[in-house]
Amino acid sequence: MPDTHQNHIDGSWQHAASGDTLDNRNPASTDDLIGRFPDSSAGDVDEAARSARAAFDDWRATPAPQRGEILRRAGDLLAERKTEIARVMTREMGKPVFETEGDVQEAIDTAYYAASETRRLFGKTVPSELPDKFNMSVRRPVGVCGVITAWNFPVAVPSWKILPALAAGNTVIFKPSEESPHSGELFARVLLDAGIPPGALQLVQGAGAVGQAMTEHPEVDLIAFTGSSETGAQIAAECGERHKQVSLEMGGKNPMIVMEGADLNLALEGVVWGAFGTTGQRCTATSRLICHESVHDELVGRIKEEARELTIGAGLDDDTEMGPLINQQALDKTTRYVEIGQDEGATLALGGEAASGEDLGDGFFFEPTIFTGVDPEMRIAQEEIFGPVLSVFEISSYEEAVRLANDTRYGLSSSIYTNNVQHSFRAMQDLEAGITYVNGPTIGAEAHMPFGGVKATGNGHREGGWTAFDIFTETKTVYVDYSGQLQKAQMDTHE
Ligand code: UN1
Repeated sequence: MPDTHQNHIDGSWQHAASGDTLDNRNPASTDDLIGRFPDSSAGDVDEAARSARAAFDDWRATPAPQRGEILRRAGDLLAERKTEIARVMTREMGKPVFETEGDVQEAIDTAYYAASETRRLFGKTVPSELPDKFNMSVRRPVGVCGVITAWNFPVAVPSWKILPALAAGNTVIFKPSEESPHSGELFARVLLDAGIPPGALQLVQGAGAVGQAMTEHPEVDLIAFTGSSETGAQIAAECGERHKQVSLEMGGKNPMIVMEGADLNLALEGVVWGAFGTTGQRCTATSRLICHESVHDELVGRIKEEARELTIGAGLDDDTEMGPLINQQALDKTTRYVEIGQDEGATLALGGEAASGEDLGDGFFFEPTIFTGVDPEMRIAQEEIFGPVLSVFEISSYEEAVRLANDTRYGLSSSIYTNNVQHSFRAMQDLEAGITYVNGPTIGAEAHMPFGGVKATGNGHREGGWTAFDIFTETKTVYVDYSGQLQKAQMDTHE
């Protein structure tokens, strides 16, 4: 019998009120049933939200550096449990263990970073325009934060939201993806074991209904979401109606430009990792390669050779370089986009099919796939596939490269390989994206740097680094008038 897991609500581990569960299966081998997880509904969210609200006053009154101590312990515990969590993560979402260890490492780094920020959380002191008056801004927590995350980074991405939220004195309701509930649970256990007060962290497992209920609940003040642009837009609209804060991290169609004179060995390594790492299932994945005509044929030829050699398999096997897609829908979607690309007239240069073989069983494996001769108006040039599919364009100038790179509704990450200092500095300004890499692929954000995107990728916020604290705090402006008389701003200064 597989284990039946529970929510953590109001300080106790409990089943969904309905008793319903969702099966969690291994995408590399679907008869491996990992466990059953609560299929929660609005009633469970209601209990969690009330409890999170009740816990808020004590938690925000705890001196921030004391909150930081707990987060530092959480970092230590994550480090101790890194291998265990990574293996659980690989089993439920497929990416190889070297990647899932990186995922946990990102959370460790975020924990230590958030812990140290609790000794800063700076406000500002600013001169007043009037005598004997003191002006400053201070930060306050927002309240109860609902955190809704995806399965592709089951610990790292929740950590970017939950740890700064807690550091700033908010309480949190965490809904992991229903595709990666076990990693979500282990992350919540680390936080509780480290000493986060039970009411300050509620874990509510389930599908979209949980996110919906959090968005609608009057006691939830803020929603932080990672997922598709469509769902994000819906959440933003619902939060807008209710005057809730909302921070969104959504899709990408991230370009890598390779200019003439670039180091092709470096670009080759970068594009193979950027396009096929995590089986292309990153919002930062390199899904478009924009190649100068002088290097196009050589680079594409070498990518094909390299990608063909990638070892596809279960992420728990030591030699696996590329794991499965997450589920049958992802496999169907990727297959459909290969058909679409062919119908649109692009050339299928590599792959294009579900990968099969003795060792692959019924897992959701897909071959590394490359389309060449892609035109910007094609759907494979515009739409996020979230699979191992690279669309290649050939260009003849820097200007054309930038035009193509920006010709998308998304704007998360971008990259340029060049040894030309003008092109690299111009690209930093010209590329419409939240992140630009020079001589690196589009993936690989560091935990202490702002992360997020423009256009349909985001709504103006940046997680990660110091900017996460702008999401999870409100600024309060304070004026202290010690003149002993009524001083009228704008009037007493301009007589
Ligand atoms: C995501 O795919 O949602 O920069 C996040 C990267 C990772 C994070 C990806 N550190 O590719």
